[in-house]
Amino acid sequence: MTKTLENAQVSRRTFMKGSALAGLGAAAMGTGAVSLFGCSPSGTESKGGDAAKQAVEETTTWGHCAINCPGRCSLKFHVQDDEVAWVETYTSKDAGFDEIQPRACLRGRTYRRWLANPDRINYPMKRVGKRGEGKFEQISWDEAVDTIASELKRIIDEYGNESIYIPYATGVSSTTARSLPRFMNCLGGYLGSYGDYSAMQMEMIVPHTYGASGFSGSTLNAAEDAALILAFGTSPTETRQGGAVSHYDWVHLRETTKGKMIYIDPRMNDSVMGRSAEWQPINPGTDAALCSAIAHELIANDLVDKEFLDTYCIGYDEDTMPESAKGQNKSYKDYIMGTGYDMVEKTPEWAAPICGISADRIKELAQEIGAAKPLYVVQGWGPQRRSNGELNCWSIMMLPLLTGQVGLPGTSNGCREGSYSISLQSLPAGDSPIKTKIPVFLFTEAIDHGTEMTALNSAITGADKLNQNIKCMLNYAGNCLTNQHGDINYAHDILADESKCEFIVVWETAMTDSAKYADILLPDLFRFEQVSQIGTGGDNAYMISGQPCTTPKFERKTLYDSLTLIADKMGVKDAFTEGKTQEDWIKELYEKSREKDTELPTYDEAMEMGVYTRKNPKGATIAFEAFRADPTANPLDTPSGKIEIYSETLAGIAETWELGEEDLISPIPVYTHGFTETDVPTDEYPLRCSGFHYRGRTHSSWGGIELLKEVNPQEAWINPADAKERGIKQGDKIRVKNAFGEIELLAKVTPRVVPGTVCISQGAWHDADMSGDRVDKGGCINTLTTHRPSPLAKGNPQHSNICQVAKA
Ligand SMILES: Nc1nc2c(c(=O)[nH]1)N[C@H]1C(S)=C(S)[C@@H](COP(=O)(O)OP(=O)(O)OC[C@H]3O[C@@H](n4cnc5c(=O)[nH]c(N)nc54)[C@H](O)[C@@H]3O)O[C@H]1N2
Ligand SMILES: Nc1nc2c(c(=O)[nH]1)N[C@H]1C(S)=C(S)[C@@H](COP(=O)(O)OP(=O)(O)OC[C@H]3O[C@@H](n4cnc5c(=O)[nH]c(N)nc54)[C@H](O)[C@@H]3O)O[C@H]1N2
Ligand SMILES: [Mo]
Repeated sequence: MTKTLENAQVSRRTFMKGSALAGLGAAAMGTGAVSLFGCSPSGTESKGGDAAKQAVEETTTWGHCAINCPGRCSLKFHVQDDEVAWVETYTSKDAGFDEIQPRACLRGRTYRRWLANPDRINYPMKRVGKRGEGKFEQISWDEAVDTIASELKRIIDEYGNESIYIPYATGVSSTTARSLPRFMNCLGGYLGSYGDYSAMQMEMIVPHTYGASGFSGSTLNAAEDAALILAFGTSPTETRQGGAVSHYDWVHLRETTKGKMIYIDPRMNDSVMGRSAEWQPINPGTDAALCSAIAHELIANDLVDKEFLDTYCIGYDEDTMPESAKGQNKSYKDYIMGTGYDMVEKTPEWAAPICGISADRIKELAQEIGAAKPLYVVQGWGPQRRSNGELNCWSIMMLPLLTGQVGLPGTSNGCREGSYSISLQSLPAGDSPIKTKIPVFLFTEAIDHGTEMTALNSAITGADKLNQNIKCMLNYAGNCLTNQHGDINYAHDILADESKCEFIVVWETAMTDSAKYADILLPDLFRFEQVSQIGTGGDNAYMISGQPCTTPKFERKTLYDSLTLIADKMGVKDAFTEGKTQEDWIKELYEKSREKDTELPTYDEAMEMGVYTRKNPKGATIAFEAFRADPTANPLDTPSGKIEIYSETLAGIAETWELGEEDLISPIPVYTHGFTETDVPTDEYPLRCSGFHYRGRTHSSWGGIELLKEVNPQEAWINPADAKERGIKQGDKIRVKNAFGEIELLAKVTPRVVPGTVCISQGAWHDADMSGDRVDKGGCINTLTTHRPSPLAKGNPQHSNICQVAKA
């Protein structure tokens, strides 16, 4: 059912300040000021005993979380005297029990502690210390705008627009979040980027094998019909926490499916719970070895769906190899059976020491997988955020292909679950005359030695090479300059050198590690402090339309308004605004969205409702349903129109690109251990160190909120065997070290992590004396990560690390 205005709740009410109980207490005790149980609500302290009757108006406004967890859930602000008194969310009270409820998680519900944080950025500031030191001085908006306008002009004149870059930043999602590209395009463009830090390796391999539309799998509710659900490196309970995204869908699935669930993860993550959930530990980065050995068993035991492979795929065996590769033992089957590529048979005995799973267990898994119909294979983005990520995630996709479990009810395609979303139009960015783009992870390289970067050595697109190093960065709502980027110590050295990137502007709400590198730091308003809209979804879809919870405080401004001031100074205000306020744009964009999606309520209705929900009319979305039903009528957008298990395009890339040592690009999914320096334990660094996304933060967002830190401490998960060897006990302060740096954090001694691996949540706030020992007391894993990109995607291999651990 669709949520309509009739069942939306009225959003304004008046209540009696103090509770009825407090009033009762005052009457019963015959006194003035009352304090029941020592916890009198503020406002009951009275003069003359009638305070409880004093009427105070409380308004409620809807807003949405804009942080980059796909939840982007509803927030309900209770406001008194233009201040947020408390925050709740859309629940059964608003929706009715059976309806879709985009409830906020605990992080969303703590927003008041961030929005009214004493450390919130309130004024424009200029840097007075060294980059990274965090010393700033308040300035006026006039001075900030003048400085930014004159620096932008100088840099454009001196180095050209190609020297200006907008770093990857995910702190805000809304239909008008991307105002910066539009602003820069009014000034003649900027150096573009492609990809992201989330799933770059998968995004860059999938088009070669499945085509562009293959990135999303079936929705989770499709798995209700599955006999077996295999989940590789995914934890919806942690990474999709909202009330209407995958965590909820996952919980629902656990209750409804008849199938067994097996989670393959180096960590027994928080999603492994409940009926029939089984944890299969695995060494990080070795899924391809496991899947190759399973493939071996499927082939050896005649459990492969050859008809499916012949009809829908190319390159499984010699029968469907493309002309260019025929007769050369280059097929996937040749690789698995030891007659091609490395001439090694991928037996369970071969895989066992690599992935840490016994040969017998691999055989058992293969039997289960071969027999399971339907089979639903899903993976998160953990297996791909690695130095061998492209091949590691691709190999997982082979399991549904080998068994023909694709495009049918109860199946998926081995990628992450898909979602059903409400899609709203975004602020038009305009056109950049500069077509050059860098892979998003390579910005530090492009600052340091951009002019050496080419299409063949760094996957630059739109041009053969960069003409200019990055000289200026405009960073809105991101902590990727350091905290979230690879190798913080390296990033620091590049950013601290003011002769390299000459000018950095940051828009923030908190003094993050990246903000400390700003030359000008601007105070932003949260999206729930302005008009804002977002559409998203999981198994089902929703849209949130929000109004400002209060008037703007201090000297905070919206991004749109601050850019309007700078655009005005630079003579491009009319081009930037087209005479419209941000709200005018939101309204106009929404009307355009409604032209395409006629079921959407009117703008005024949407704003009144706050939360609008919609069930997926199809029930479940099945990946490749149309292709499976009729592959000729509905070809994939791969070169052959089929699923390419052997990709000629990749073979061509492997031949032409300039690759470093161990930069393996392969036309078929094969196992490689990845980079020696990040993936092969040594005597000095004998443990693997694998990252994950933490329930207590989204990346670094909320990482400064003490209340959340208390319940979500920064810990390294370490197996009791590894801890014992090092004399480490639960709760000890430990140091984790490798060639890139050293961090300090607490030990979580637990059998929930495979021996030989420690797991550290990403996103903790970096806290090191950068002119001293650089030991990071905040426990940020990016002090330990590399800035070397993965071979094909040039993506962030931030889960790939080796380390040593010792008691601090
Ligand atoms: N609470 C919370 N939610 C978030 C975020 C957050 O920071 N916090 N971030 C959001 C964003 S932007 C993104 S991109 C997503 C990230 O979502 P994901 O990338 O899916 O999350 P990760 O925690 O990195 O990885 C998922 C699981 O993979 C496991 N894993 C790591 N390496 C391997 C491997 O080689 N093989 C296997 N089989 N498993 C492996 C990890 O232990 C982890 O349990 O989450 C989003 N949601
Ligand atoms: N080692 C390691 N590193 C990783 C990952 C990993 O798995 N391991 N994951 C990577 C992934 S998937 C991603 S997506 C990136 C994410 O990296 P980022 O995009 O940097 O994400 P956050 O750390 O959440 O930073 C968002 C910033 O936005 C700010 N912010 C929040 N709300 C507002 C607002 O309303 N206005 C403004 N101006 N600012 C606001 C927050 O204070 C915060 O500093 O991290 C990547 N880094
Ligand atoms: Mo991400």
